Amino acid sequence: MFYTDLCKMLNIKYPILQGGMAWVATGELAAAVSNAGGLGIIGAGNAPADVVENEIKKVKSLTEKPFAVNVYYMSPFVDDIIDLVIKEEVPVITTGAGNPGKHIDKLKEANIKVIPVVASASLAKRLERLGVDAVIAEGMECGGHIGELTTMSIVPQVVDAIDIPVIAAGGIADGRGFAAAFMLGAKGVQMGTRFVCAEECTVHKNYKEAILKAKDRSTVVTGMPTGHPVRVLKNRLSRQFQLLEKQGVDIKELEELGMGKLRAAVVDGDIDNGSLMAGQIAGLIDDILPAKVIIERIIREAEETIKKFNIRNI
Ligand code: TUI
Repeated sequence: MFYTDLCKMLNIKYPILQGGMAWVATGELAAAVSNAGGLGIIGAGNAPADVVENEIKKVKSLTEKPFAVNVYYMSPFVDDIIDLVIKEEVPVITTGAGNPGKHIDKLKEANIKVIPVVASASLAKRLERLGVDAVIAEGMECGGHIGELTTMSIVPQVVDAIDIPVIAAGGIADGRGFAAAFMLGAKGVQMGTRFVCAEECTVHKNYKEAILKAKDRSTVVTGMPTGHPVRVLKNRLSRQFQLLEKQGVDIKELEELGMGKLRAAVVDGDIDNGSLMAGQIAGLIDDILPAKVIIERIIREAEETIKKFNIRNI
C-alpha cells in the first residue's frame, strides 16, 4: 500500500527513514533499520572522517541493503565527510543544519542520491533546481536542532512548492502520524525519537528510559538566543540553560555550556546534566522494540488508519 516513488528511488521496501542523529545513529541502528526494509542512516554529526568510516564499514558488514549517511553542515569536517561518502560509494546522503548546494554536482557525479533537510519551502525550491533527489520537511516538533515551522504547516507547503518527493519529519512515531503525513502529500516519513527506543540503538539505557518516561509536555526548546534552538527533554541542564538565557548571558557562555553534553547523555547516560535531545512525540513512546517490529507495526497501523476512512490509494 505504501510502496511510493521514493521507495523505488531508494530501493527500499517501506518509505521510512531513520533520523541521522549525531552520536545516536550508529552503524548498528542504521543496519537494523535497513535490514527491516527502511532506510538506516548513520549520523556523522561532528565526528571526523575516520570515525564515520568505521560506522560505514560496520553497516556494510551487517547489511546488503541501501543505507545513508547524514552530513551535519555545521561540522568542521563537512568536506572530509563528502569525500568519504564518495570514496565508500554510500548510495544516499541526507544533510542537515545548512545548505548542501556547493557539494551537489560532485555527489551527483558520484551517483549518490542527495536528500537535504529543509526548514522552508524556499530552500526546498532552490535545492530542487540544483538537482537534489528528494527533501525532508522537518517540523519543529522534532528533537535536536529545530526550525520555525510545525510539521502540519511545513509539509504541505513544501509539497506544493516542488515536484520531487517530500519526506515528513517531526512528531511522527506511530501509524497515525505516518498516515497523516501521507494525507499532507508526503511520500515518506523520517523518525528519530521512535528509533532511539529501538533495541538495536546503542545509546545508554538511561536515555531510552527517559524517553519512555516522557509525557506530552516533557520537552523544551533551549538555545534560542544562540540562533541554534534545540529541543530536549527537561532536566537539570535544560533548566540551567533557561536560567542563563533569562539572565541574558553571552552567547559564548551558552555555547560553552552545551559542549560535550550530547555525548554525556548518549554515552555516559547522564540524564541530569546531559543533553537529552528528543521530539515532542516522546510521550507517545512506551516500549523498546526491535527496529523491524517498530517498522512493521507502523505500516500495519497506518493501513488500518487509512482503511477506517475508506481510502484505497494514497
Ligand atoms: O540538524 C538537524 N538536527 C540536529 S543537529 C543537532 S546538533 C549536534 N550536536 C552535536 C553534534 C552534532 C550535531 C541536533 N539535531 N536537523 C536538520 C535540520 N536542518 N533542521 C533544520 C535544518 C536546516 C536549517 C537551515 C537546514 C538548512 C538550513 O539552511 C540554511 C540556509 O543556508 O539557507
